[in-house]
Parts: sequence; C-alpha cells; structure tokens
Amino acid sequence: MPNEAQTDFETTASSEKEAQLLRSLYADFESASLTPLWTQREGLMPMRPEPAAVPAVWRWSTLYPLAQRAGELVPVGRGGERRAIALRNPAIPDEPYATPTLWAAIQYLGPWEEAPSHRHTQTAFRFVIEGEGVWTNVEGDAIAMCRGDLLLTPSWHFHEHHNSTGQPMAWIDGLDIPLVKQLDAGFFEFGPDEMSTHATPARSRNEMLWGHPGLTPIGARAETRSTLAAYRWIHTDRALSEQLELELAGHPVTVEPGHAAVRYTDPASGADALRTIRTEFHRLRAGTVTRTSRTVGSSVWQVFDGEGTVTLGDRREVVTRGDLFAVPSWVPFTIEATSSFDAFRFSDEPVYEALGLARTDLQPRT
Ligand code: 1HN
Repeated sequence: MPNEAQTDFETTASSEKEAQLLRSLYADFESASLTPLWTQREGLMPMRPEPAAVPAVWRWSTLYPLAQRAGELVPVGRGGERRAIALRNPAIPDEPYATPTLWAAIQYLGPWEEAPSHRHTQTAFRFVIEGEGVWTNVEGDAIAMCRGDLLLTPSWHFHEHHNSTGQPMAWIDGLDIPLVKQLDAGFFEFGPDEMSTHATPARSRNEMLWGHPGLTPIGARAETRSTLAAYRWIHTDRALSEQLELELAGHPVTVEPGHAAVRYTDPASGADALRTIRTEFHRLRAGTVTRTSRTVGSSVWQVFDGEGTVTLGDRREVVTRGDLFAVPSWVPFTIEATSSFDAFRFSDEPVYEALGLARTDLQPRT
C-alpha cells in the first residue's frame, strides 16, 4: 500500500514529466522487490518501542475450569504432546503468544496421566500455583512439582511429565517460543514412547548435587552452569520473609520500601537460571505501592497469593491468586498491594541484556 511519502511526489514534483519519472521509479522499485527507506522510516525506527502486544489479564477462575474441561474431553499423548492451553495476547493476531517473545500456558494432567518425552531448542519452565503429584523427568531425573516451586527445562533437554496420583494437577508453563520462532532457531525431537522413569523421589538428583546454598560440588566444578532444575518454595518463601524482616530491623535490603524480591539464578554462574528467560518472585507488604517503571522487553506475572491492583498503561485491574497478566515493552507499570501480595514474574530481559538493548525507566515517587 503506498504511503504518503510515496504518493506525495505527484504533488511535489515540479513538472508532470518529473512526476511521471518518479512514478516509474517507484514501480521499478516494486517489481525489483525493493523498498526505499524514506517511505518506511517511522515503522522501522519508531521513536520508542511500539509493541504489538497490549496489556492483558487472564483470570485463574476462567483458566482452571477450562483446563479441567479439556482434561475430561481431550486426551494427552504422542503428537499433541501436552495438554497446554496458551494465553493469547488479544492484540497479536493468529498467534498463541502472551507477548511478542513469551509463551505462557496452563497445563493440565489428569490422574495417572503421562505427557511423553521430547526435546526442543525452546527453553521452558513450570511454575506451580496449586496442587502436587506430578513429577517432571528432565533428562531422566524425576523432579517433584509442588505449590510455589519453579522447575526448569533448559533448551534441548529431554523432558516428560507423569502424574503419579489419583488427583489432577495444573501448572503454568513459560517458554521462549515466539522468540525462537522469530530467530528461526527451532528444533524438535521426539523421545522414546515409554517414560524414562516412574520414580517419585522427594529430592531429585540435580537438587542433591546443587541444592545447597553457597556450596559448589567440587567434582562438578568444571561446568560453567549447574544442572539445578528445582527451586523450592520453602527457600523462596524464607528468602522473601527474611528480606522484609531485615528491612523492619532497619537494613535497606529490599527493592524499595515494602517490596522484597528474588531472582532465580544458576548457582554455578550466578546468571539467570535460564539463558533466555528471567524468573523472579516478588513479595509486597500490604499497602505497598511500587514506583511506576517501564522496561524494554515484556513480562508475564502470576499472582501467587493475596490481592492487588495493577496499573498497565491506561488499564487498571484488580488481580488475585492465580491470575496472570502480561506487561508489554515500555508500558508504565505499577502494583498496589491490597493485602500482603506474592507474585511470580518471568521476562525476556536476559536476551535484551545480552544484546545491549536493556533499558528501564523508573519514575520518581510523587
Ligand atoms: C512443551 O514441551 C511443554 O514440556 C509445555 O510441558 C508447553 C508448548 C509448546 C511446545 C512445547 C512441556 C509447550 C511445549
């Protein structure tokens, strides 16, 4: 579709002859598959990010019953691989993406069900909002999934899930599917049809090796990243409550007054637990209002406990346990904690940092 710059020439051309020459120049650009920058600059180089995504909210009270119905009607198995239902940003047409870089889904596994083994270059994690009884086997290491736990599936690791109880279980999956698609870096491979193990250990091998604060196993010292794949709620919860306790005792250790936060990191490198996805947990004291911030890149939050009001650009929403929301790039964002407020957050920031594109703007308190 010709834009103004392209059609303007007919009026700006100094003669009919020049107008004709310009018309034929643009026609020749078109047939040679060429586009002159001066007709496209604003779309290609906006003054600031113009994300395709809009702020979006998904309610747990909507998600869970739908996942439950899918559990009754839709089998899980080879081919489809997972009973995962993606959170689709209403402004991204035809793609099941929460943001332009992040995939988020609710996954549901019924009593005794299994989700078969495969691997892909997309990076994944699971975060558990409620329930238990599923073990995710990552490269044959069986990892229990319980409320508040973060479980990692790094790129190109074989993984499968098995529900070893008579109760259904649902959780949240986060992946970098849209990013990897845009980068044309996706590979996928099916694993064996049989589960690698039906073991249900309380502690996985990766935790036995790496799950000890400040203690690096010397036998594994040559590795640049650990194999730690389970971050347990008991540790997250204690870290946050002790930050707030220290703050009360006069130590300025929180992100801002009344706002404690932790980032899940790899114990060997200190870097983000996953290479392309940042994972964090935030706890706000009742009554805390965060400073308004905007960040390049997008994030998805899930309320773990409590209630708050989030402001996402012009949109204000009350969110409560299990609700998810997407924060697009450079949208001003604030949380007001109505009660004590716990939330899990994931974002694409490691990618922006690696590329020198990270930028955050924190507005002063008014
Ligand atoms: C996948 O492998 C999982 O392993 C979840 O649980 C969601 C979405 C698209 C492609 C692969 C999983 C997925 C996925």
